Amino acid sequence: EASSSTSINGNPNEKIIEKLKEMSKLYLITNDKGRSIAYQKAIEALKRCTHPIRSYEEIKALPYVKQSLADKIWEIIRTNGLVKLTAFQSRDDVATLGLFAGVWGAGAETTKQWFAQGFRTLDDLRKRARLTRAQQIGLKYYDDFNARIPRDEVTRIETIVKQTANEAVPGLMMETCGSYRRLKPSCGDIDILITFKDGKRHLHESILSPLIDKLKAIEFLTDDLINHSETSSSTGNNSEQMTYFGVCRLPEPGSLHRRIDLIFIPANEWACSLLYFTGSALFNRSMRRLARRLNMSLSQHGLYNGVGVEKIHAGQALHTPTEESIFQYLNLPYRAPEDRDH
Ligand code: DCP
Ligand code: MG
Ligand code: MN
Repeated sequence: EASSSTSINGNPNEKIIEKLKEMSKLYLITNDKGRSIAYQKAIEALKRCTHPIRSYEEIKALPYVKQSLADKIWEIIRTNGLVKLTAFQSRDDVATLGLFAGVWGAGAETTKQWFAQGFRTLDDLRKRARLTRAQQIGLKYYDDFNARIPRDEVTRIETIVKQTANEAVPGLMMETCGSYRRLKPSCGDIDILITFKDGKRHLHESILSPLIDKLKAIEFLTDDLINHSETSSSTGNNSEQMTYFGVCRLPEPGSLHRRIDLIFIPANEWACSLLYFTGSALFNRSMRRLARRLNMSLSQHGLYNGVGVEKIHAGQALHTPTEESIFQYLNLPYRAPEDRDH
């Protein structure tokens, strides 16, 4: 019998959620995305549940929770533990893979290889691993990148980018998306979406460069991770998105190096990009799935109607001036960014 299941932050199923979070993280580390997502969905279902779960029937009533996961939740309730989690945590590769997963630019395949090559510490990687340039920077700022960014620091970073952009390239419109726009108290990185206020003006490499150069000149940007323009033909939409992934730091002494993404998009893709880069990733998945059920296709570039089986974006692009309009096409009530964790 769960007696004191209410925790400080008020969620009556916090103990279960904590264990499921750990499982989801470990499945991601061991490259089992499917299971990781299944656990994330169960976590979101539990977060929305306002009473403490006490019976197996209540677990089965949760959306998206399949049999095997329901059994695990029941095990946590009955025993306060989870054998599978304990087994996971005692595997000698898991802790190392988790450590390596903290290197920016290293996916699950890479971390697996590093382990197979006999590397066990970050120092092993520094001295002996073959690293991409991005991974070298990921290692250099390992601690900084793995520290959460307080919300008010994101606000200050955003202010610098906006001011500098206005000086370097007049007429830009900017919005900080990601976890910041979902009103999280802290963020993993800073995601800034950028376009021209005047929708007729076209993006070009020559627009991005002066802004990046200026941000470097004031020593705000310290390192580049990825800098590329994608004049994407795969979308069949003449999309001309440009992304810059880099590292920034506030001028105050003691400031940490932070991960920053600048994403330049054409004005007609604004709402769909805003929706995509606001996330969460889990929310995006369910929006895309819903669109497909309605014979539409949703991406960061647009919403398309009458999609054939063969070509992903073969359909007709719908006019999406606002995020609200996207929800309307999908027959959904509008959801504010802070309600988009699932
Ligand atoms: N995104 C997505 N699918 C992915 C990665 C990202 O749909 N595999 C979208 C949703 C995310 C947004 O891009 O919210 C920004 O990506 P981030 O990785 O920066 O995620 P968040 O900003 O949501 O969280 P964090 O605080 O960790 O940065
Ligand atoms: Mg982010
Ligand atoms: Mn990001």
